[in-house]
Amino acid sequence: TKLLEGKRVVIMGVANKRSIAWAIAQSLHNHGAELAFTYQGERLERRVRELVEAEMPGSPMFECDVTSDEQVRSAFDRIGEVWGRIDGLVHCIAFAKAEDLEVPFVETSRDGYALAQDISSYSLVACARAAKSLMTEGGSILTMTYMGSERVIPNYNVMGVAKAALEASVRYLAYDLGPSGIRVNAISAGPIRTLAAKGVKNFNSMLHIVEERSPLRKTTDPAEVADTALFLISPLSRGITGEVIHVDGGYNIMG
Ligand code: 0WD
Repeated sequence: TKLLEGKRVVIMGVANKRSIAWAIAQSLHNHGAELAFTYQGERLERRVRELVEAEMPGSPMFECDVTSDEQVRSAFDRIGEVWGRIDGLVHCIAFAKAEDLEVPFVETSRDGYALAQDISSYSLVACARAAKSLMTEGGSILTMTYMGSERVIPNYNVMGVAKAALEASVRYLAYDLGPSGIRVNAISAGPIRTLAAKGVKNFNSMLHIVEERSPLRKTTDPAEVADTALFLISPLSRGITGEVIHVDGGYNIMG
């Protein structure tokens, strides 16, 4: 039998076929998981539906803009109605306004700071709370972060601060949910060219630096992230929680 046979996993944050969430969905699907998808607003519905219907037909899809408590509640209520129980949650959501990524960090607006925190960090807390009541046989929650949380990566700015809060949230959630058999972890991925990456200035030079300086001398492939996600969602990682695992060709160890 396959590693995730009989497991039901909710995937949040597919925007297009380049999305890290989509690479993760493919890996989990190949290992037997049943998947449900949430998407942000009608804008993305058609695109996500095309991808899902082409490769994983019949997977349920639900609208969920994570800035809305109401949408988070109703999405997980509906997942509960369809499935009863879930075993995994994959959170691949982040956002900062372009104007807040383009200015020096010291110029970050109050609104821009709050919005980046709301969508990129608080949303994990809200979704973990909603998922908890459906994880009646334990579960695994996974989110995506980046090294800009640990050190200054020029241009990552307000998002780096949001990722620091996200990683701290992973630890506090792991402590709260551990007694329910629910694990919470993050993958810290090296730079990958996606829609979200378009907002980061000099993204190309970030890719080149990783290629030149990382121990593996290559950029991060979404499939590498996806296979680590498979491990973290599966029982193979049953002893791991509150952890941030770097999938970056080893770049983070370099001085
Ligand atoms: O180099 C990279 N691409 C890295 C990304 C390196 C390390 C980490 N990450 C993280 C991102 O910060 C994010 O947390 O991985 C996660 C997934 O990002 P991605 O796959 O790089 O980007 P993308 O395909 O754009 O997916 C992010 C999606 C949004 O896409 P757009 O581009 O339309 O904003 O997050 C979703 C949306 O689908 N999203 C929301 N979903 C629900 N409610 C919301 C929202 N309010 N806002 C954004």
